[in-house]
Amino acid sequence: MSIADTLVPVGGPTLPQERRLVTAIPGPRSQELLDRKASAVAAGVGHTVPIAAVAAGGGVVVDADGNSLIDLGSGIAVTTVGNAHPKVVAAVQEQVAQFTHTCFMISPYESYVAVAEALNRITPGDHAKKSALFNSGAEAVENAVKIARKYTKKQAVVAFDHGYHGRTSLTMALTAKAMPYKSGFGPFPSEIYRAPLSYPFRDGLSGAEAAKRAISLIEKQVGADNLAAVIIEPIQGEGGFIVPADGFLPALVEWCRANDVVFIADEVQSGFARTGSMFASEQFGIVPDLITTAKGIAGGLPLAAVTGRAEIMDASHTGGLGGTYGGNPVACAAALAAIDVFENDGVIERAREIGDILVSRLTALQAGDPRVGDVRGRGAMVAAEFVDPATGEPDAALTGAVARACIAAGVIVLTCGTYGNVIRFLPPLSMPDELLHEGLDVVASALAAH
Ligand code: PLZ
Repeated sequence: MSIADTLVPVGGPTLPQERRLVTAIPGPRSQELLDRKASAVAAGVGHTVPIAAVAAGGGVVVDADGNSLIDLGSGIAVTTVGNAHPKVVAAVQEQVAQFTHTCFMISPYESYVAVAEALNRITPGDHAKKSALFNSGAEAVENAVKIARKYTKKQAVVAFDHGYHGRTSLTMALTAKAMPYKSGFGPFPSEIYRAPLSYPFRDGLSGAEAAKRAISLIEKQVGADNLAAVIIEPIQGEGGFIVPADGFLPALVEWCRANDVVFIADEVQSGFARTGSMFASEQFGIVPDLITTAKGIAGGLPLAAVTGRAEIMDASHTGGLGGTYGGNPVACAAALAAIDVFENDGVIERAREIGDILVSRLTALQAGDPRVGDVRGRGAMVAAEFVDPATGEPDAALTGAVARACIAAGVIVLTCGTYGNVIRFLPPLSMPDELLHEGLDVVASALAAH
């Protein structure tokens, strides 16, 4: 079965693959839910698209008023195989009727072990690997740091400018951006340091030069003797889909190897076929010591993992890692189905096809509009950075206005970037070509109108 045959959720309503607006966004039913949200849900939990979602599949999200929106965000890079993918739905239905929970730390079950085996097999490198499962990307990152500290018997951790690793206490400290992620939520854990990234559009440095700058700072301000781990997103997500210059990541990995420092690739956003390879690390020819995954892993069910060198993963005493729900059987069943789709249904090739469409359409836009300063990404993880053409300064106001106009016209787009001036494109890979083109037409008209 090809992913193109799986556009419609099994057993669910047939979802026409179309953009359809029958009310303004939000329509009255959506507005009713948003009013209830405002009085019942904590104000800190925001939303980007003002709708009440009732169904999703293929390339669309349908709201309670009957509007059908083109989805260029996949719920932040989660529904890569498509929302409610039939294989995921079937696996979940079967498992949920069998048992919903035993706690893997109490009574182990097969699907958790099978997910670990699959991750050990499909992550980069042919060394002996082990995995541990958790519930969210942030939890995976926290545990990768714990494991690296235990293994190296060192404490410091280096993260990078523009990095995003989560919203829990430790991962907030690793995350770069104060607003909205950190402001007022301190104090933050100690022994976290920040190094400069390679950001070719803004720093003009080669990969080697950017790596030298970062390594020099690490050596002078932290010291390899104190450093347990370097954590980096091979392609940054929330930070702006920043693709480092060639050579930057390999130089960091080499330095880590030479200095007994664990290199952690945070592939929570870039993993699982998104970039046109199973993991973004492969795009740069690097083999991380540890890799954190979540989001796309289970087709929308909450699951996350740390996978890496067996000797590092085994450093913790028994009982040091885990959690009540980590590797929940329903989420594991979903992950096994999603991984089957990633490996056997042409998803990686589809990511490249979608990426080619995204890049050709966005570079055409850039050629006619100097406010599109940069178009970058790999596979179906592509972004456009908007600037003031006179100064090159980030233009967050334009970016926000274009994104809001797209949503009002029935196209879900997400912004990102330290300066809030990047629109990222992360369509589900079950997106039909025509719908992707229509979505990009809407983006182009929104830009032209501002
Ligand atoms: N590491 C690289 O992208 C999650 C969250 C955005 P969780 N990014 C989207 C938001 O506003 O909360 C992410 C990521 C990278 C870690 C995480 C954290 O993953 O599953 O959200 O905990």
